[in-house]
Amino acid sequence: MALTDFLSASDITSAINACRANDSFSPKKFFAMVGLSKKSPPEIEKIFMILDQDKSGYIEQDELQLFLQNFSKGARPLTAAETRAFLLAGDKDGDGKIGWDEFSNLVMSS
Ligand SMILES: [Ca+2]
Repeated sequence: MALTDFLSASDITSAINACRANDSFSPKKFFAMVGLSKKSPPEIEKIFMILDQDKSGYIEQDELQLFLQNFSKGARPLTAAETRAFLLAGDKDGDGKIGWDEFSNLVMSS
């Protein structure tokens, strides 16, 4: 299963290009551009499972840092500031990682 099973390749390219500069990444803007916000909860859950690369049930900081590379292998890693901001935006219970419910809330609000 790949993200391109759910999202259009041209939307992915546009979303990646829009945050090419360091510190220009915004999770909500990216989710909207890539078309994730319009997906159904079951589709968002499958996408979450792809982003949770080690299948721990959470998207941890190291996975957040390499978040863009799930969409495009050549994409840049997020900067430390972007990774922290992404975590803060999603991690409502403060456990330092993003669970499924937190991810879907963040996606739905974008
Ligand atoms: Ca994980």
